[in-house]
Amino acid sequence: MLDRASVVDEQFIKRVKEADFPTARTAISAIDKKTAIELFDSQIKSRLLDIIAREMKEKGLSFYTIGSSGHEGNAVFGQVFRHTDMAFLHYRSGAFYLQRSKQLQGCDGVRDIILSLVAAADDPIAGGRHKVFGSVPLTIPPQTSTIASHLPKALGAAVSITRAKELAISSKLATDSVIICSFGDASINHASTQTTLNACSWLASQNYPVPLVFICEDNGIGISVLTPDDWIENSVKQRPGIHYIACDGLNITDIHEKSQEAQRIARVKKQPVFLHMKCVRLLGHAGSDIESQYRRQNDIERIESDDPLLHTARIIYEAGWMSLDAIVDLYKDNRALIEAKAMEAIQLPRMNTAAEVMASLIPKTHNKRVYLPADEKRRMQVFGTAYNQLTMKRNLCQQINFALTDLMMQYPNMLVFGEDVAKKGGVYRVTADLQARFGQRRVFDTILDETTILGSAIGLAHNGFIPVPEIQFLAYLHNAEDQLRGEAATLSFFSNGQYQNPMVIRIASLAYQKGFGGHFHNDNSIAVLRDLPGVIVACPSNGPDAAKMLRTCLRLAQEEGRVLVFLEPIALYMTKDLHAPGDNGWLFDYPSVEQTIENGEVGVYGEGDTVILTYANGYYLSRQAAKLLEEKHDISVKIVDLRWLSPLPAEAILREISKAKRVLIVDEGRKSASLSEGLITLLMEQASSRLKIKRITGEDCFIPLGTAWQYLLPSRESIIEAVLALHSVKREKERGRLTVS
Ligand SMILES: Cc1ncc(C[n+]2csc(CCOP(=O)(O)OP(=O)(O)O)c2C)c(N)n1
Ligand SMILES: [Mg+2]
Repeated sequence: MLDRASVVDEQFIKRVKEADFPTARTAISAIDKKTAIELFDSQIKSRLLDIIAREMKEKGLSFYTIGSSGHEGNAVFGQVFRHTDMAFLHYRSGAFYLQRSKQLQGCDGVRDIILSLVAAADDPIAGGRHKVFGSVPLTIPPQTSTIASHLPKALGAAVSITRAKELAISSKLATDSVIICSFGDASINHASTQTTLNACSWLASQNYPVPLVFICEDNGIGISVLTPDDWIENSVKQRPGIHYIACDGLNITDIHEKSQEAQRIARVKKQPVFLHMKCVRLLGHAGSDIESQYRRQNDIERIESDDPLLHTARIIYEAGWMSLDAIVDLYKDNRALIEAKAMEAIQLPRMNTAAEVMASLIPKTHNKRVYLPADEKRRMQVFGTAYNQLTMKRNLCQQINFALTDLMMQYPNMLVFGEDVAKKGGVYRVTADLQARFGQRRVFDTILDETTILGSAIGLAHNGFIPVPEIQFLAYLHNAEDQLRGEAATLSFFSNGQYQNPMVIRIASLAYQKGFGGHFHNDNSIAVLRDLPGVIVACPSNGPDAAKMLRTCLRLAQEEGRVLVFLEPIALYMTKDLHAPGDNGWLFDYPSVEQTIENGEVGVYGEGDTVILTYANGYYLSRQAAKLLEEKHDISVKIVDLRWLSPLPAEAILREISKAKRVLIVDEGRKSASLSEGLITLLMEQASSRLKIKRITGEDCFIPLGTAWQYLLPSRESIIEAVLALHSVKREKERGRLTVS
């Protein structure tokens, strides 16, 4: 079995020499000589990079072999679209990248790609962290290899262009920019593609400007699974509001004509286009893929004979622009050039410490633009009739509403959106009146799709906005987890800290809602948020903390480009009382606008050598328990409200327990994979070994409907019991007394 890369490589030279070209599938359109040769050069370079990548991999000198062979027609998009048109690219976009790099003096596309292939620390986009197509000067944010996950972001970026203009926000993209996203044919079946096409269609059919070009590079197969011939066209063509244009990926003149048409529609009319480029896949899916396991040899050879490079060679030769020898020379000269650059690249250092690798988890570039809180006159105007309430004691829900209002005044680039957040003001009215205060361009309802919500947030953030999307209930975050976990959280890492997608995701969270909802409205697991490197998770237990923490979140997003998750404990939204009905113990003054709680700063209540580490509802219940422990058992406890759940505020925790004899962890999450596991680990590793430690958590169960949830979660009583146990008070004796309270 011959190595297909060598076959394709040798076939090109041999067939060109013999003028043995494949027959054209489509008619030749007008193209000028210079453009055609320039495109051909990019196509050749892309092909040779694929071949040399495999040669290097075989020698253990590089790490990646998924190539662009067969897709080289995409060089045309690199020429037709401006280098400032943000591009979210398919992993077979080598020729696009090379051609676009020619638009900008000083860019060396070949070098960029080789450095990425060998994971050199100097790789200009990922610093050796991944083989990606990405570049800051070329406006190409790097993409992960998760199929189709870049499409929702592209839609967000497209929407951001007009939105920035409407709001006069100083955006990064010019108002006549177009957004491009490319992907494969099998990727069309992915939920992320389908939801983006749907959302795009939904917006476009209401005439909202969406200057977005979807480029489907259809090679007829996804790894080993064939895509039926008409599938792409049939499944896309009927979508309202999206133009469908097909082009022949083996004919650069046809791609040129069709992509100019696509560009015109997107740039001038600001309407979305689906550009369907039919091409072939050469050299299998990746170097490790043995195509003969699932494809007949005849078919492999037939496809290879339709090499797009041979098609371009034919076009150029027949136009009389280059002789056969000149074409062969161009190919050979490029090979020598790329080999020389590869030789240089393999000498370059790679990252060699954990610190170096991790340095890019957080964006490097900080935004110098500092926004200040609004003055009293403006606040009075914007709050309107609610202004008087600012000096009254208010619950958590109202204080988040006030804080969002103040922050929207402070940050003109802040947007609030999600399901039912606008007219209705949110299921719990947290966002009530925001739309009336700031208009429908800054506070808006989205379609019912969390992937679109979080994906658009990323795209908006790429263009200078600070999105504050809402996820209606924590359980629904999981529908869109990939946009947070796979995309937003990794952008800084894979771009060596150069790209950032700041955002504050608000999520109505956790359990304890009395008589409402069951599991889906009372999800008490935050495990999925705790292992996201670089992402900050905040969770306030009361109104003033929420306001002060939200201010810090917005500042970290704006100034440091951070991704933050703000968990709002639903059950405490409306809570008024603490110890007894009517005591109004959980209503507080709204803190003045300059007050903040910084990341890592914990809340401390009371004193004692028994410390309770807790958060949210656990903190509220611990406060109740503390009073009874004091009154009935003469035990005083110190309660630490963790506030910041990830990364754990380790320093503050260790400081607060430094004099403790006993620590009780009260975690309303489940026993397994909950915060308490992290806390116990921290204490075992870093606290005094004499410390007595205990935890109470939720059960490893989902929250049921009705009232039975109370048997699963920590309660005031179980906290008291646990503290008594830590004090070695006989439980049997105490039990009777406890229930009396
Ligand atoms: C979400 C996700 N699932 C599975 C994969 C593994 N995978 C990588 S490429 C690929 C096939 C993609 O086919 P297609 O979209 O046609 O692109 P092509 O490689 O043919 O250009 C699959 C299944 C992935 N990267 N992401
Ligand atoms: Mg494919």
